[in-house]
Amino acid sequence: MTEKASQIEEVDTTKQKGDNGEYSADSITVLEGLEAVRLRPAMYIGDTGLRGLHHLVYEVVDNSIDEALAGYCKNINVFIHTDNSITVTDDGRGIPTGIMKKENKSALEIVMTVLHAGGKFNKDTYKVSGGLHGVGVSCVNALSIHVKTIVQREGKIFCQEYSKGKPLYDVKVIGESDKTGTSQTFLPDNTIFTESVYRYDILTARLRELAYLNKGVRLNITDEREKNEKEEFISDTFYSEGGLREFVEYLDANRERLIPEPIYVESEKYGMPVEVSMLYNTSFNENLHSYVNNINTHEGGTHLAGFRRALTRTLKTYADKSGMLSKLKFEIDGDDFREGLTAVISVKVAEPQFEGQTKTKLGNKEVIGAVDTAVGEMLTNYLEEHPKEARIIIDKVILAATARFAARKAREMVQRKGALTGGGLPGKLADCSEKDPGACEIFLVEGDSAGGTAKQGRNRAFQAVLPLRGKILNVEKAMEHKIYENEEIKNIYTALGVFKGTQEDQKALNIEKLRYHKIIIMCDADVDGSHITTLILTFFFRYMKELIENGHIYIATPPLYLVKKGKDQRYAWTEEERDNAIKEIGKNGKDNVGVQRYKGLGEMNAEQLWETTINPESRKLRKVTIESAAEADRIFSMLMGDDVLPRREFIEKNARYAKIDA
Ligand code: 0RA
Repeated sequence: MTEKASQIEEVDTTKQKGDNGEYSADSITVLEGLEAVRLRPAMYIGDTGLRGLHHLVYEVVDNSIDEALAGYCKNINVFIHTDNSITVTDDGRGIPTGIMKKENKSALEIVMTVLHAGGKFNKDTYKVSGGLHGVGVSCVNALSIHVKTIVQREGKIFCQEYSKGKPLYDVKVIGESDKTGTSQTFLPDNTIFTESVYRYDILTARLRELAYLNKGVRLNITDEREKNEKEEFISDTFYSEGGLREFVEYLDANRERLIPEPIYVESEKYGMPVEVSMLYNTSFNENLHSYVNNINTHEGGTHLAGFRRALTRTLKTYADKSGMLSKLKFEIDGDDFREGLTAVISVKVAEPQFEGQTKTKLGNKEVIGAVDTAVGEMLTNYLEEHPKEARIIIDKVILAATARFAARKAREMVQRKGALTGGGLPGKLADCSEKDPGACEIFLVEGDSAGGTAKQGRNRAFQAVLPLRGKILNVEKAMEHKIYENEEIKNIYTALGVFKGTQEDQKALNIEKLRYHKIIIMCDADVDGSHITTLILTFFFRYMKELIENGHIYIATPPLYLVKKGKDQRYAWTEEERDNAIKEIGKNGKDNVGVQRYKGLGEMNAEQLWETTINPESRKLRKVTIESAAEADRIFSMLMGDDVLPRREFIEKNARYAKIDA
């Protein structure tokens, strides 16, 4: 999920190439000051929360990636220091340090202190930093309390430090070196950011993605805040020789493949690099991820349109010729070619135009043809050369078409039933009296008994309760029509008031009809409860992703302990809180301090449930967001798949990130 990003006004930059074709200090032109960045940080980096904090790292790493794309850098290292400052080093040519005539300042100082200065002067290599936020390292500098830049080039080591974007001294030489490269260390300004602690898992996911998108570049990350059993800092290295070929294999690691190897193309059409890789699996999900200049284009755009067009046309032509469709009683739809398809499309565009609500939709029309041609040619050859795989793919398409036909009928049934019973809210729903969806909440509660308690404990003015019986269907493994036959799922759809396929666009959700803007999943705080939460989340992720993307989905967190002595009682959500409560309550002597471990919601009475889990004043909710769609998809397929080992490993590794937001 991406928050609204403001496009930065383009300012004309003057480019000058030196005689040897390389850019020199003179080619960078001064543009504007950094005060604006500190005044309106969100305009430049999207937000000042967790995402913005991590965005600073991406911004700095992107500069090193640009240097790698230009062919000069092989290794990038990221360090998280104990004070949550970050160092990014690379072995590129080093930021130029010569004095620029016009400004009479070092190019390094200009790059670090002037907005856009580092940006556009290397167009030949498709500046990544011209992308979504693409504001350059000077923004990071403006938003940091302290930055230290070290450049090795021309036999010397140069250094400059800054505070809130202002240099503390002129660029100085601090030593000699026969190496080249750039090192940036920054400490984000905690008067600007609401979060200050870096998350290893978030940074790691982005570096992994970058390694697949830029094959041959080695990305290391070291977390100096934590050590493993061998007393070494936690660290990971990401490196991909095969690029997107390996990316789709990674994404589909937990799914059953239909074809043995990814179908892959890397080519350049009309001067535009296009890389596409695809795999078919036995699942029913379409799983497309697209990138422009290493930026994930969540909303798709012209590159995706080109891919879809080529896929549909090429497969349809082949299937028609093969005669396999002759017995089919209904038309094949574009969607049918993409069921069970995992694909990554990556293009590099010199001057990308980003559109859409979150500015993550590529608008450049010329890209449609480039991707269409590249994919069309490659896929035609593949099908000719792999008749066995071609048959398997067409069989899957026919299966998808048949299932779609069944699903449409099942969907229509649900809709018709809803209409017949006059709006037809589920019998189990205890609705609220308020009618403004913006003020309404619904609790999806595990089990009828906890549901009953929640109904008593809630504020019926604005809080609705829908009890769900036991484990809901695992949608990861079920065909679509089965989903609309499932009682619990039908109840969720009708209670929420939204449905798929009622719009002209059969895939879109009529989100404007949503009856509650906060949907809160409330399950027991045990293994079964977590499993049910995951099942419900999987359903939302696969069938109502818009609800997550628009920030409507939350998870309730009931307390784990009640600590009490006489009338004095405290709830605790962690062991630390529990121990503190015991200490506090037990100040006159620890005897008679009782500790109750809550395993289920059912162990609380209505009043306790209200106080700890339902009351907006005192509860702790976790908001569900999607950081990286590709990674989210992989994790859901893994959590809901058949392999136990990767699931256990994931849970053990990530339990500590389960964080409470509000
Ligand atoms: C402009 C020109 C040159 C290198 C770079 C920028 C550069 C920037 C960054 C930022 C992080 N790492 C970087 N590495 C290189 C090339 C100048 C030349 O011709 O040597």
